[in-house]
Amino acid sequence: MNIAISPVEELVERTTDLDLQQVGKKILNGQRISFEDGVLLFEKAPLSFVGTLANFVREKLHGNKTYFNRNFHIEPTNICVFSCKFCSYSKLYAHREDGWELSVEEMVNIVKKYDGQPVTEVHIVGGVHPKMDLQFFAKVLKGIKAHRPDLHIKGFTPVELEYMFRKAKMTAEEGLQFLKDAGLQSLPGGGAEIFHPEIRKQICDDKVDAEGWLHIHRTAHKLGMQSNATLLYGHIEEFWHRVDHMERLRQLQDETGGFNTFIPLKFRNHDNEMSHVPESSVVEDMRMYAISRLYMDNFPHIKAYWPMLGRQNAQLTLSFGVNDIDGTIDDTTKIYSMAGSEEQTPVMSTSELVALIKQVKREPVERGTLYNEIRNYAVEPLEEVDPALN
Ligand code: V47
Ligand code: SF4
Repeated sequence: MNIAISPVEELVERTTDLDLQQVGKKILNGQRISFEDGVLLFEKAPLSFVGTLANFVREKLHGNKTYFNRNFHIEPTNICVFSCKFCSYSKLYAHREDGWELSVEEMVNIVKKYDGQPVTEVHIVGGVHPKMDLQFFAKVLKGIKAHRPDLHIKGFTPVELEYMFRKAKMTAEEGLQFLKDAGLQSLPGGGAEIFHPEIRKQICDDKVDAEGWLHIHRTAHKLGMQSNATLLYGHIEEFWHRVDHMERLRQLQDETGGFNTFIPLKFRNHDNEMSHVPESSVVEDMRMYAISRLYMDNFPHIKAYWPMLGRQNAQLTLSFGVNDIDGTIDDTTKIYSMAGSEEQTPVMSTSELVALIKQVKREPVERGTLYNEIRNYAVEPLEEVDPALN
């Protein structure tokens, strides 16, 4: 008698490379894959192999649910004391005339523009301006909370935080507690780039190192604030540097459980000091997302950030392990348009996001920042929703 096996089991059984087959079996059995397994997948696995397995894991964890939120960004400044080679955004020395610096009032006014609109999150991130210190940002946070207490404030990378805390002569714990008391609720995943010093030295030598980045997230988790993590891929790193980066994050997650989402960020090469480095192919992008899903077994969510990938490629990632597609954004970020993304004015209405997800037969679910479900659009379709919310 034939015992039916699923297509994913069949794929693993039929794989002629026995090393890959072993890794595939671990994943099917819910076992953790090792550092060496991760490198092997990057070096040898075709997209069909990692993609099918990543989709299997994604569906086991989330079924067809695909999360998004309604958010906007505030970028306080693009003036930055650091000089990351991949950055198309910072304008401290060259083109200072293109620089901006917002006042507390201007930032609160951005929030006021959303009065009456059902946005749930503001994401604050920018350059590191020597005059914008801890006290300044505490005023921003308090001003936002005074105007709109229910808006979740996700803000600041360890790059910005380490600089603010150093200048204020505070430890990470003191500084984070101070900002938390002023209204900060969670941390975004930026500033991680590639942790390994061999690469970090070449692309962003002067900003916070891996230990500093991890220390700030560990401390935030200890204080009850959740966070995300990113990895900047597809430039001068080798595959094992990506796995080393993911391994450090996986270990911290084992320790604290405070991470929500892992976000691989595709390097874009427009108008920066690494413009000679070619960008990764779409196939390599999908392999990156799929292997992230397989390696980051203790991260609940894998996110594709559509303003950077482009909406069609972001849609494609939903078949390769991704279960979150970020938010409506509302054209409030300049980081990726300046780095050459095809999304020059990143804005998607809720109905566009829902349609994008439905088109690939997934279930659109609007979430809050911490993944509380706000509305499942498969259960409550758009037509029945108040048109003002679309
Ligand atoms: O840390 C800068 C990256 C990050 C380029 O946590 C570039 O929900 C590609 O982290 N090519 C900031 N990437 C953005 C970020 C983020 C975005 C969306 C959601 C969340 C979240 C976090 O942007 C930086 C850096 O890694 N970046 N320049 C570039 N040329
Ligand atoms: Fe500054 Fe961030 Fe650009 Fe680096 S990536 S130069 S820290 S704005």
